[in-house]
Amino acid sequence: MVKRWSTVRLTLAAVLVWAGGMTGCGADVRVEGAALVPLPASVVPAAEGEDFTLEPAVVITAPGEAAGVAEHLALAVQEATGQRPQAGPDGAIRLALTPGAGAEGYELVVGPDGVDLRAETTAGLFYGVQTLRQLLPQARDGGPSRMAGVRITDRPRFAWRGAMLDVARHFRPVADVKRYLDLMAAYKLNVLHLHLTDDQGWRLAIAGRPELTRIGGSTQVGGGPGGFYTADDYRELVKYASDRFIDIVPEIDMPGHTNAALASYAELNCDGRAREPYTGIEVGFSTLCVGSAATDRFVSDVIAEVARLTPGDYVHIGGDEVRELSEADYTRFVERAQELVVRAGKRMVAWQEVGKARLAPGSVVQYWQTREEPDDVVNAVRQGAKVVLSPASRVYLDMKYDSDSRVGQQWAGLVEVEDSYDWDPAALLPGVGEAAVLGVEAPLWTETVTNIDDLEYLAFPRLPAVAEVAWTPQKSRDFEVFASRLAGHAEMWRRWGVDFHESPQIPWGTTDPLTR
Ligand code: TNX
Repeated sequence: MVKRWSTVRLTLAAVLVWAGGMTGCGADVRVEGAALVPLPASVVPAAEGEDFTLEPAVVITAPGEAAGVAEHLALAVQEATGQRPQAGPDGAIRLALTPGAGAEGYELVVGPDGVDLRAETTAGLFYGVQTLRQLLPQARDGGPSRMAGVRITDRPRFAWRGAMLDVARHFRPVADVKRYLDLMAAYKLNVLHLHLTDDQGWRLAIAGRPELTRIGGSTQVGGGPGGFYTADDYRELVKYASDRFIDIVPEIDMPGHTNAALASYAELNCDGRAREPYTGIEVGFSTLCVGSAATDRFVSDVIAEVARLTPGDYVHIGGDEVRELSEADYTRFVERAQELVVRAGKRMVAWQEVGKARLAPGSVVQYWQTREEPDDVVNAVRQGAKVVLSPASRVYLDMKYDSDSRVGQQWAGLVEVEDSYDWDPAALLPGVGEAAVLGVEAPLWTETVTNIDDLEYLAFPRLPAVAEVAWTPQKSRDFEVFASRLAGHAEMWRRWGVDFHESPQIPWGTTDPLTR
């Protein structure tokens, strides 16, 4: 029996129109079913009748190196058909590693003879699987279903497609971070920046520094119980992320935002007196004692340990909002921390303020402010640094959507889905063009966020919007057509139990998207 054929065909036709940039042509884009986010670089529907019939007993063929990716696909097929597909030779769904599509690119062809997914790397195959997952017809009654023929050729615009989770203000257990990683992976994001330390909490165990977690990890904003990751927890997260082609970038925020460390070890304070644990949300008041031997030992130990636990290329050292240091002490501290990061075999990432310092080759700055002049960023780019863009008024997922939002802040304004989507990373900052932009990252600060539901509500649908900003060519992006495609994802989010903001900017269709 054929299911949803017209729905899928119509959507793919609409996707083609969108990819060509011909918007407002009157196509009914509010159909349910397959709607691709992020939009691939090229989508060409096959001729009428060139479809694939997906049998629930479908066999998946994949090279040994791609066994992990094939497993992700098998789970997606099982979710769609209700039956677990077999692995074996001569399958109707075939994964292959062949040169041609670029480091993260892939080609996906659906036709009468089956589904062919080719990529140069397992990462490319994984992204192709995420696209295929959005194309699979949901039919759990044990019968075959039909997929429209299509040829998709795709690769990302930017190398760094990130999300940041602040587990310092409110701690999130390993299971919640894994769930966030799953949601990120579905939208082809590849960096999870973990904000592991701040005034209110120290969330990663450091060998030889037990008080950091015993005292520094013991509370959180509002005075709850806090929490922290053991080295094994952290390794588990790194592995889970890596299975989804996501790098974890750990942030140890220094020299400011350090009250939790200053409460744990008295010697880190210039006056030698340990601070009280802090559970408020003011920023800018704390600093390590820059220049002291105790601070240098501490920073050396912590950076070495974090680098040891992290297989990825980057360690983030924070560097933001330091109000209690002279510029000379600030830059001295940053340059020393950078030296330690490089010595540990990593590259430094830090918030934009570090553009004041001398940057090493390969260092990366992260832009976040809205109104201030981006002098520090321009200064960093002049030194050859690349930039990750996190403009607060666009991609801070902790901002409220509107005045009714049940959680969130609004110091950078209200941020609706269109604000998150409708900007060009290459045109945001004068002097910071496409070549200087390493990518885009959506931070989720958690001063007001105490549970996973609120986290999801703030991330959805803005996180998929940012994912498309980072992945899709600028010329193919248009908010109205994005909104229509995005509407088709509500059904998936409901299936996954994801809480989301029912934005009035999205044409959710006739059904209430919050009805489960
Ligand atoms: C600014 S962005 C901060 C964080 C806050 C956030 C709240 C940045 C580098 N610093 O400390 O949590 O605003 O939106």
